[in-house]
Amino acid sequence: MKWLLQIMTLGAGLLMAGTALASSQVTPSDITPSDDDEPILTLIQDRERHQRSLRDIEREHQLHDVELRHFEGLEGVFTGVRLGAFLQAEGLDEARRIRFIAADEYTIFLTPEEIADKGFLLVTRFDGEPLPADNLGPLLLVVPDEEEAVLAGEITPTHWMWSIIEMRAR
Ligand SMILES: Nc1nc2c(c(=O)[nH]1)N[C@H]1C(S)=C(S)[C@@H](COP(=O)(O)O)O[C@H]1N2
Ligand SMILES: [Mo]
Repeated sequence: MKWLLQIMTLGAGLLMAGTALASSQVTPSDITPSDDDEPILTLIQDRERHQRSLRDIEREHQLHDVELRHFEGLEGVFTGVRLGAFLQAEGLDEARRIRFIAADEYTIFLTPEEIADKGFLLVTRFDGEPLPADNLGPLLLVVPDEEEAVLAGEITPTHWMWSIIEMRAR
């Protein structure tokens, strides 16, 4: 009977590994894209400015869901678009680096390589609803693959930026 116990232990182990994996798995979303055309994001490239709304972002790109615990306290389903695909479609992916600016003036720089490698999601919703400005909105960046390491304190999440209002290519 010892083999039976071993198989059961192995099975439980695999199940737990599977669950841990599933917790940060990014899957296509069936949320209906927003109709809200109020400008929430400014894109700047070569002195040209463009405004984008929730509608622009959600209508033009495949939405994805990921279940996450965010270190700022939100735990649930985050929905958004792939940052790499978004920047590519907007023609901002050929820059040497892209600067992101938040409503609180926090800023980060990312290269297209970092964006491609890390699998950033540009989040537009939490548990199906747009994110308000006083709770990480209108847009935030998450890296689903880093969830565990961030929560464990192994990674400092400097690029998990919230309240994004502007992106500049340079
Ligand atoms: N908009 C915005 N996003 C931000 C920050 C910030 O100040 N503003 N701080 C960053 C940094 S430096 C870290 S380590 C993490 C966590 O920030 P906290 O420790 O202030 O919560 O969020 C990142 N995202
Ligand atoms: Mo930080």
